[in-house]
Amino acid sequence: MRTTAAVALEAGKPMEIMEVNLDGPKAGEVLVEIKATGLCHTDDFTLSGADPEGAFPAILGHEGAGVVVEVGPGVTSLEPGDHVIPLYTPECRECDYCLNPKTNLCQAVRATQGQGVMPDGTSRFSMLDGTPILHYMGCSTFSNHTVLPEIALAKVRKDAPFDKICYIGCGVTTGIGAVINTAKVELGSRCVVFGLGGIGLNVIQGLRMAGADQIVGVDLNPSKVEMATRFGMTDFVNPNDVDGDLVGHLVELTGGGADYSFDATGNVKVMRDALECAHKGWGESIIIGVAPAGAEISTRPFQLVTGRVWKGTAFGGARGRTDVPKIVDWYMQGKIEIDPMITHTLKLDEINKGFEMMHAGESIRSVVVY
Ligand code: NAD
Ligand code: AHE
Ligand code: ZN
Repeated sequence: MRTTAAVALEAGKPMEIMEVNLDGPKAGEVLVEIKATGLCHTDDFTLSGADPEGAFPAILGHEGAGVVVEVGPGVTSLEPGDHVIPLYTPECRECDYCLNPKTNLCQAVRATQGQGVMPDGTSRFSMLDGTPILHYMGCSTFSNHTVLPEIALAKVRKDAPFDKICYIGCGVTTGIGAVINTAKVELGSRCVVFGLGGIGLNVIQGLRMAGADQIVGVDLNPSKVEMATRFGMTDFVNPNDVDGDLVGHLVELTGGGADYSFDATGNVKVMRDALECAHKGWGESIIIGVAPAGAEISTRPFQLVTGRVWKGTAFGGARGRTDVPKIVDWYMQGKIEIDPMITHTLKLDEINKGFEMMHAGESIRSVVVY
């Protein structure tokens, strides 16, 4: 079939909207009509050329929701008409990783996914002249139709709005999951969140759900304060307004250091501050942000010797086929909020404008509706 997609032809250039060829689903695969997709900072990171796995031409996008159109041979858990959320972290329920309760990082298709191809080593997308186009994070939600492995689709209830629940495909689950699954934040905790964007706000929302007493938000952009406060931030710190040492300021503000801190910026200097503002003896710092190729984190080992813990989280530690339908239920039951964070709704041909607004700090989440 033919479908319309925003194609990233090369790093650092705006995407181009074009008709592309899409081959049908092979064994174990599913054809999905994407109804809506969020724009995550990680898409921008890959488009910029900073992603060591970034390869072009590719169809980016990994925060979508849609409807099953056709299933390939052997697919048993989905049928046409099912509503689904694509999973860049799939859940095969069979690999060593899925069978280990300590991780959500299913490895069943990770190698081919990182190369931008389906598990059989080929792409389903191509230009009209036949040139192959790569998949991205196994999802490629910047295409109106896409093909995914069955294990990379969470089946969700049919009454949930696509233009909101697409955000559960990355940002919502990552932020809330970092609190609940990775940090396992306890009632009464004092916490610091660096970066009040599409991920950091969901960390804040997760901290409020977990019953944190203090939620300090740190961002260079003061326009984020209103939204962060609405979601539960109790204190705001703009590093530009701090005289002297930011870490010392945060340690004092939290009465000795954070029980839990979170980096949602992707900046390795911020990651160091996040670790070092954690409480001596027990503070844990969770890295969520994705740093550019070649970037490295550093701190004095003494910071760890004296009891601080550095952790990371991908997709908030969530097992997608199991957890994502539950998070959609939370949204529908009003346990979590999504709508205010979706500040802009765009058409596909406005997608580059969406990334410009992200760069300018004008949006929280932009969502493209097909
Ligand atoms: P975003 O652009 O919406 O938000 C980033 C925020 O960080 C902005 O508010 C910005 O003002 C702030 N910021 C930037 N530099 C800062 C600094 N030095 N100090 C304080 N604040 C600063 O991005 P997002 O969509 O929220 O994504 C955040 C990060 O999380 C990105 O690196 C993204 O790639 C990553 N991410 C990781 C996962 C995962 O599974 N680990 C999932 C999604 C996104
Ligand atoms: N490809 C990059 C790393 C990108 C990365 O860390 N991706 C996160 C999800 S970000 C979603 O917005 C992730 O889940 N990583 C785990 C994985 O297996 O990809 C690089 O540095 O090579
Ligand atoms: Zn993302």
